[in-house]
Amino acid sequence: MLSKNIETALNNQIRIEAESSQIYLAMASWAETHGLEGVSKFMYLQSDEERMHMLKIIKFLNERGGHAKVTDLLAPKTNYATFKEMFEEVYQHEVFVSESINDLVHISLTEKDYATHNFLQWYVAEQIEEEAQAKVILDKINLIGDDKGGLYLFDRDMQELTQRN
Ligand code: OFO
Repeated sequence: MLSKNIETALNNQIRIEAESSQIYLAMASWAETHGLEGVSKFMYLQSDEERMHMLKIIKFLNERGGHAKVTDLLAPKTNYATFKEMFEEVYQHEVFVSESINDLVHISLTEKDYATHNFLQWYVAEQIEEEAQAKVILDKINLIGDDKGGLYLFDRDMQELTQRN
């Protein structure tokens, strides 16, 4: 059985994952209207992944006797000045999500809720990967700057990344 504290914290994470999904969906749509098909595909996939992260917590919370709440969400930003700005925000957002997962892990330990602690390990591992991936992409785009030829090649790389994932 879950404590109220853990239930509230998991519901908060459900909202964060749902908002992540919306943020990446808005980025996918923006990229699609700005000619970078590979980037757009990649962000659509990221959005799907975040929705999967959200669903996983919903299932866990309900199975443990809590009630997962589906709530309203903050509206995502719909426009970016540059792709660089967009990927900076992806990276910052993943850092923020990692911090929030770490807080959750901390709460589960103080509450001695080892089932939730165990469940969260998947998210800890996932965040290491997502943060690292966002950083690699950001480093690349920082190298390219606004060079059109560079962006074209970068987009092809992103397309390949979506085929590998
Ligand atoms: Fe990339 O955030 Fe979910 O966990």
